[in-house]
Parts: sequence; structure tokens; C-alpha cells
Amino acid sequence: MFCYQCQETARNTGCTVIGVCGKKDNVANLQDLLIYILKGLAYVCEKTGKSNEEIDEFIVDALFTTITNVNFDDEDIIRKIKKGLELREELKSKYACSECCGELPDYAAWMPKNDEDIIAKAYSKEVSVQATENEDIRSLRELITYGLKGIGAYMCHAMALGYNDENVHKFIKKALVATKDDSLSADDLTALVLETGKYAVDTMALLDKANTETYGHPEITEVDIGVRNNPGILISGHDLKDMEQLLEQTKGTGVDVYTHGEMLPANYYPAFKKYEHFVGNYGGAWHAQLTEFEAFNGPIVMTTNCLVPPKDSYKDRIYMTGAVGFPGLKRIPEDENGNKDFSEVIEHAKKCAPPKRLETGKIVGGFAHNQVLALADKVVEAVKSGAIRKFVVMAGCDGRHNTRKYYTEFAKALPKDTVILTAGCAKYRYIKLNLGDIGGIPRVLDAGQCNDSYSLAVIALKLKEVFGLEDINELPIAYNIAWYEQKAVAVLLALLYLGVKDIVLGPTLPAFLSPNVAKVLVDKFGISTISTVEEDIERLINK
Ligand code: FSO
Ligand code: SF4
Repeated sequence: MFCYQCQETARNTGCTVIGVCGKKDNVANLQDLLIYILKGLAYVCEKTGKSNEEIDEFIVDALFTTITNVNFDDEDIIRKIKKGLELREELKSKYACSECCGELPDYAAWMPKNDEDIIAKAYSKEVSVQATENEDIRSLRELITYGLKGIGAYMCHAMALGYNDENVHKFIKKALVATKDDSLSADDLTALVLETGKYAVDTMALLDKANTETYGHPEITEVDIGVRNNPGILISGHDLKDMEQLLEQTKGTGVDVYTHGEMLPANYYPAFKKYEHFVGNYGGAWHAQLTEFEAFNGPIVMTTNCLVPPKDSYKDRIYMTGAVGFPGLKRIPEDENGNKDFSEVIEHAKKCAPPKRLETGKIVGGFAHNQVLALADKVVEAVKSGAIRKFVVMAGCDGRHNTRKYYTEFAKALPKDTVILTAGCAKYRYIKLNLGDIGGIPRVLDAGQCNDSYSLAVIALKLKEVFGLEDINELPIAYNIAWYEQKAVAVLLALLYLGVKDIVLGPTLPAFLSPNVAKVLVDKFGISTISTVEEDIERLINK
């Protein structure tokens, strides 16, 4: 195996024996093969000029499946490989002609006879990331592929709510094929990186529309972080449709519902606040699940990443939905309309003890674009009067490494006339610090999940307009972003596409950036990585 798609990759170069995330080499190789097959499916779509909804849905689901901490199940991935091959062959049988599909490349032509063939192919070098010899071309191809994985995940959530955008699907297929096209130069691929950013913006905007039109605009909310004395179900991940169905089905059952990790922002939506048995948030970021799932006592629903390979002590309490996969864990059944039946989880919860108290208090959040723009006058006044000197976007991910303590220290060291804008699970490094407020505006404004970074971009664009500025970079906003997995790559590309410069990205720069590609990002966009807290406060805030 060779995988370097996330921030925690071994030695910041690549996982080669087993993933730091717990992904075994057979799963890593099968995921590479799934991507290889996807590229072949996209190739046949491009060549025949044909596609359909089933193919589009399959492609985004498969991309999502290969994101860090989503799916660890080799059998599940083999099933998806076979499905991809079936869709490809179906398309060929209907539309392929000698002109359009005469000589197909291996990734669009290869056909296994049995599962052994699939496994042998997964272990072959040609499907590996390392099949591309030139390290700069490899770097750009992977940067695009990882951005597409993030877009695929966000698209899955939007589609679950009945929202779709054909142009995004078209782009995904075009870009997948481009990553196999040897005629494209590094410059061509660099242009495609930025185009990926454009479609990341479009997809996040679509998901924002899907979430807010379905569940209302997030609003300022005090989220309880304590517990009640009833049995509970913990729900994590990003899928709000699952959240809705779970809340509806647990109504009147005597079972409470709590969010974990990236599901915290569900507490901010008006449609979910009406449920009396929706208690609040339990615990922190994804990597804390090893102790917090244990302490929760009741069943846990994982709707997306980040799943950490579970301990035996609570393994039987985890239920999966969507793209999530782990051998031996239970899956929630879903009908053809996307409705899921949580009755088994509810019955399970009833037999469990109430959650163990981890902490008490509240988190304040709900500052997505609509809420912040409702406070725009107050915010603009605070900037004009000098009460707010600077905003710092600290969106992104949390992770397990010690180096991430930097973000807590950085938040603590920020001068009192600064405000943090956040989204994603990075917030857990400082959202419970009680950093106070500036004239009633909290010093940490949480917009929501990682995809709600879109909200932060909308807020920045609005402020640019209000202050009559030409360029988004003239705003008093600094960017100190933490990344972990490939959705953060999509968010980063989105910010670059929107013209944001001088982003500080940490705790390390991606291992998949070759020195030359990193240099392009440094020269063109001013990207850098973290230094010490003192130095970064100096260059980001005081300069
Ligand atoms: Fe994982 Fe975190 Fe939301 Fe990230 S929980 S790491 S970009 O914020 O994604 O899924
Ligand atoms: Fe390693 Fe990250 Fe890949 Fe897991 S996802 S194998 S930790 S690089």
C-alpha cells in the first residue's frame, strides 16, 4: 500500500505498511482500485457522451467511500468495484462504438474473472498512486483527486436531501479522466486544480441551500454539553437527513439523542431544536471517540467519517449508515426512498445505562452566514470603532497528534480584540475555553460543519462589499487553517478559487504536495505552514 492523502500520514511521507488511521493494506489497495475503476467509468462516459443518475450517484458515493476514516471494509469496497464495472460495461454495451471506444486504456477495459483477480489487481503498481512516475504530475493528480473526494462527500449529503447539480457531476467525470491523461502538462493540471476549487464552492453552496431550505438557517444556540438521566443515542458524522430521521423515530420513546464530533452543528438548526429529547452535544472531536464512546454507554450512529477502528468494548454499540464501513459493525437498513429504520438502535438504547457525565456547561454556536449577516450592523460597527481589530479563520479539522495543541495555545494567545471564525471539528481545540465576547459578539463564532466553511466565505464576501473593498484580501481577516482529510482539501481549493491569499495551513503541509507544487502554492497564493504561536500571532495579527 501507499497512501498519503491525509495529514496524519506516516512520517509525513506516506503510510506503507498499515495506515496511521488503522486502514489495512488490502483496504488501501482496494480503495486505489476503486478510484482506478471510477476513472475508467468516467472515461467511458466522456467518450460515449452518455451518463445517467445511477452512475453519478455511484461516483460520488465511491469517492466518499475512499475518504480517510470512512470505510475500512474490504468486502464493501469489492462490492463497489464490481458495481462500477457493471455500470461501465452496461454503458459500453448500449453506446460504445469503434470510433469512440475503439482502443480503451486498461483502466476502462480491465475485467476480472473473480475476486482473486480483483485482489491481485488491487496490489498491482498500475493502480497505485505511485504509478505516476513524475512527482509533480503525481502531486497535482492527487491534489485534484482528493479535492474530488471532498466534493463527492458534500454532493452525497446534498443529494440525500433531494438537491443536485448536473454540472458538478460533469466536472467530476472530466477531472477524473484528466488525472489519467498523459498529454496534460503541469500547467494544465494546475488550472484544473483551481477549477476543482470552483466546483467545491458550487457544491458547498448547494449543500448549504439543501440544509437551510430543509432545516432552516442555523441560529445562535447554547448547546448543553452535560447529560440527562435517560438512555441515549449518540449520532456523529455530517448527514442531517439521518439526524432528522433519528430524532423523529426516537420521539416519545424515552430515549434521548446527543451529537458527537461533526454532528454538533445539528443543534443550531431550527428544525431540530423542536425535539425535546434532543439534549445537546456529548464530548469532542472524532479522535476522542475511543474514550467517549466507551463512556456514553448507549448506541452510537456513525453517519459519515470520522470512524476510528472501534474497541471491542463498544463495537457492538456502533451502527453505520451511508458510505461508512467496518467489518462486523451493524448497518442501518435503508429503503429505496432513502428512509432508514432506526428501530433496532432505539431498542438497543432502551437496554443501556444513561451516558456517563463528561462535563457540564454550554457551547455557543450557530453563526452561519444568515445569523452573522443578521448581526452585520453590530459587526461592522465593532470593526469601524476598532473594538474588533481582526478576524481569524481557524476552520478545518482536529486530529490526534500533539502538535495540534498549537491551536489551543494560539486561540488563548490571540489578543482580546480578535474574533475566531470557525467551522469543522478544529473548533474543539478552543470552543470550550470561554474566550469571552466583544460587545456581545462571542470571540469564537462557529458556523458549523466543515462544509459550512462556505458560510465563512459568504461572510467575507459580504464584509468586502460593506467596506467597499476591491479585494477580499484587504479585509482584516487572517487564515490559520487546520486540515486532516480530503474534505479539507476541497475547502482549501475553494478558498484558493475565491482568491484568498496568505493562508497558513497546518499542522503540516500535505505530504502529497511535491516541492515544486508546494512552491507554486507559496508563490501564487502565499500559502505557508504554522511556526510558533508567538511568531504566528506576530505575522498574522500584529503585522
Ligand atoms: Fe472529519 Fe473533522 Fe468534517 Fe473535517 S470530522 S475532519 S474537513 O472537520 O470534516 O469530517
Ligand atoms: Fe495513512 Fe491517512 Fe492514508 Fe490512513 S488515510 S492510510 S493515515 S495517509
